Amino acid sequence: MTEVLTLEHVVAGGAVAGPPALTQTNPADPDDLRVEVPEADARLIANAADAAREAVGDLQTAGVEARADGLARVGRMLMADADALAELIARETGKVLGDARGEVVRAARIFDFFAGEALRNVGERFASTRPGVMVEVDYAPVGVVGLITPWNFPIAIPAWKIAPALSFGNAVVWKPSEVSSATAAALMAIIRRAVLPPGVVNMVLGGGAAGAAVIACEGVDAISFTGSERTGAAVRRAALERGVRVQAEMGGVNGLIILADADLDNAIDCAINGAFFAAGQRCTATSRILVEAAVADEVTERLLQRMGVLVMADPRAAGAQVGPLASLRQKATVTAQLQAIEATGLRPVVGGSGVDAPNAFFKPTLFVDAPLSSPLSHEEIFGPVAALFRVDDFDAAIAALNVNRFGLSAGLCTTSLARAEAFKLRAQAGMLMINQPTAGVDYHAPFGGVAASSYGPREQGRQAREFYTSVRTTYQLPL
Ligand code: UN1
Repeated sequence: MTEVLTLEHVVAGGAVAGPPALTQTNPADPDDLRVEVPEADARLIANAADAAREAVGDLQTAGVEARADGLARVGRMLMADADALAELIARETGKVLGDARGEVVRAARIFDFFAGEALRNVGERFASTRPGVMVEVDYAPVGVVGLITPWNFPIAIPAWKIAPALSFGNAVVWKPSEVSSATAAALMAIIRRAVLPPGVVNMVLGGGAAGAAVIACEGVDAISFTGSERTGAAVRRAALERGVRVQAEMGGVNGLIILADADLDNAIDCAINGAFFAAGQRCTATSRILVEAAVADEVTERLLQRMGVLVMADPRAAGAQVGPLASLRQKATVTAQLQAIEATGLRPVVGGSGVDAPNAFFKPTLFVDAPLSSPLSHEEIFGPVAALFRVDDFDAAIAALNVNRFGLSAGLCTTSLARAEAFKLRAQAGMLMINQPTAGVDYHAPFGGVAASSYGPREQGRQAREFYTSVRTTYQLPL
């Protein structure tokens, strides 16, 4: 029997019901779970922003230790509930259970890290050029922050926005993706139990219209967004028009270079992990494998062999490595993208289509020796799709790597220290992965890209403070 979850918004610490407007089903098995999601309107979002405004004051009154305690409690509760949350993520978004559990633990650790950051938000004080005057620099909350989060990391990305927002004294209006709203509601329930002031996090549900209404809301002082390049551009325009601070984390068509001197066992592991795990639905996924000609045939053969034994299965099945795409809609999107590529005359060596069944599975797909000018170099495909390009040497590999407008994550497999150092200087990307998959990042290090991949200050790590605070400079004649 299908389990039905009917979700509600959370405003000022209380649930607010609304008629179901959007539906998400278990992408591996639509008969297992149906999530009914209401759509927030501008009035509800304005109420949420008002509640958040009040909570900013409450957070200030409560002080930094109370904030740190609340965030640490969220971390502990996430850890305690990790199995149940992982199960929900697997059922709602199709993420393989082990990855889902790892993500919940990551989210817990993010809350823990930012609990500590609340106490480490130190400023500085120094003498003015005017004798007797002191200059003080500190980091004040921005106020009410609007967060718009995607479905591919349904708990870690909300964690890495909500935790720093609260840590630095802001309150939140959060619009999670309609594809992962049940997971969002589960995180929200934990936040409510963590005895933070009510209204500190308000969750308004819905699709793109609700997201647009959050950005348009007068009571929202800053916007942090993770999602597609196209939506990110619209978010940026709308936020800049209102004159509010905006941070947008968008896509990438990330390249992994494999040089002839690489440890090929490790290089193949990196390529398989980066391209196909999480069914390719990571902005840091490897879309392009740029292989030095001398080893291109061997790498192709070994990749195809490994792809042949990848276990694509129900995300809750033991041993599953590749689950479905997150939704039937995503399957339709990836299918249409591949049809457009095939219409240019290119054919994948394996894969290329969704599984012919009423679920969202899509076959791991590899193109080999496509021209560098093809859409495979330039268009992000959020699915288990990669293209192998043959390059003459290191210089050609770097040129191919930097060929598109993105610059999120870039990988290099080599045993040459000189090449590794040259790569650091020449690769155009915010995150460089040497003998590592392009995806899979730490929570205490800054995350973000260059060029079309990212806009605004970095997320995560100590750098997160830049977005979530305003620098305040005070000149004072000692009293
Ligand atoms: C990772 O590679 O560990 O949406 C994280 C995304 C990124 C997160 C990637 N913002 O896929």
